[in-house]
Amino acid sequence: MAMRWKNTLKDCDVTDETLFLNRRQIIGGAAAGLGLGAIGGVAHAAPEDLEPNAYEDITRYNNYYEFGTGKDDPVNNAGALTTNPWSVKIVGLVDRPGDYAFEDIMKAMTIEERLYRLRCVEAWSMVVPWNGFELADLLAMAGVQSSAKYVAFETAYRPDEMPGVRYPVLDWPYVEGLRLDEAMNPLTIMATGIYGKDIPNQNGAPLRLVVPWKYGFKSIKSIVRITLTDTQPPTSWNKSNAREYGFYANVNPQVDHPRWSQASERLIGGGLFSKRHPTLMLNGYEEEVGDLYAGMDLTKNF
Ligand SMILES: Nc1nc2c(c(=O)[nH]1)N[C@H]1C(S)=C(S)[C@@H](COP(=O)(O)O)O[C@H]1N2
Ligand SMILES: [Mo]
Repeated sequence: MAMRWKNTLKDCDVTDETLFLNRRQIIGGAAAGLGLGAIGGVAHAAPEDLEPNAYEDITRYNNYYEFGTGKDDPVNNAGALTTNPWSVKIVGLVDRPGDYAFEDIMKAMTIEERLYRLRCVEAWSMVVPWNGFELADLLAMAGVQSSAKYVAFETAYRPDEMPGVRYPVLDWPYVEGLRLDEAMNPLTIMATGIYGKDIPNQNGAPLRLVVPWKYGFKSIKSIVRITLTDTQPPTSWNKSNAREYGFYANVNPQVDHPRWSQASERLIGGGLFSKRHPTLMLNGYEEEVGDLYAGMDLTKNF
């Protein structure tokens, strides 16, 4: 497990002993603060001890509203999604705009494993062993121009294959966005696999974004278009309810959702002894990405 965690930090200062120590302190402190310090389990486990969820949890309990709003709708309905052939249009402020075939992307990218927490805004979480590549490497393929400030993403819209898009639950297609520095951060990946197998349709085949320090809804699935832009792009959940879902959507135990607390979370697959776990600032990735938000009021930029 330690190997995997180090892998997630490959471009950061992993060898720096103090980083590990700080991390342990932060996490130990968070757990102790809620009086959970002495209880066993994942609640106060240091990140290098992260236990991945079972493949069945990860692939049978999903949010993918294009296939229905129930947690088992995606596994039941997403088989209809055609993922081959697939291409991603990369356009906007790039030197080499165009359609990038999925297989050409895969040939050019280095696939690695990243064991990440996934924290849904609904206050449940999982730990997922993703396979994928850094988004920065894909953006480099297209050549980001210096005027670009944001990256916009769009999911496939296929009424014939996606029963959920017949209902106006969201304004389809599903769209998301990141600031360019968030997109370029080495923790931000495009996932193409889980547990070493091709990513299942219900998890966002053939490639989906994973931004581990943000609420899960930022991690947009089955991407067909990426646009580099100089203005903050619209995002689906923000369009649907701007008061409840901001552009940043950083995991933050101190900023509650208007309708529920974000201070703790339910770890999926916990079984009989499942307890709520304290939610960690930036989902436990504060050392790596905290600087991105230095000086920002996170209660306003939620
Ligand atoms: N296109 C699209 N992407 C999406 C969603 C969605 O409904 N449609 N749901 C989001 C939400 S709310 C979460 S929590 C994660 C869930 O990812 P998982 O099903 O792989 O766990 O996907 C995100 N990406
Ligand atoms: Mo979510």
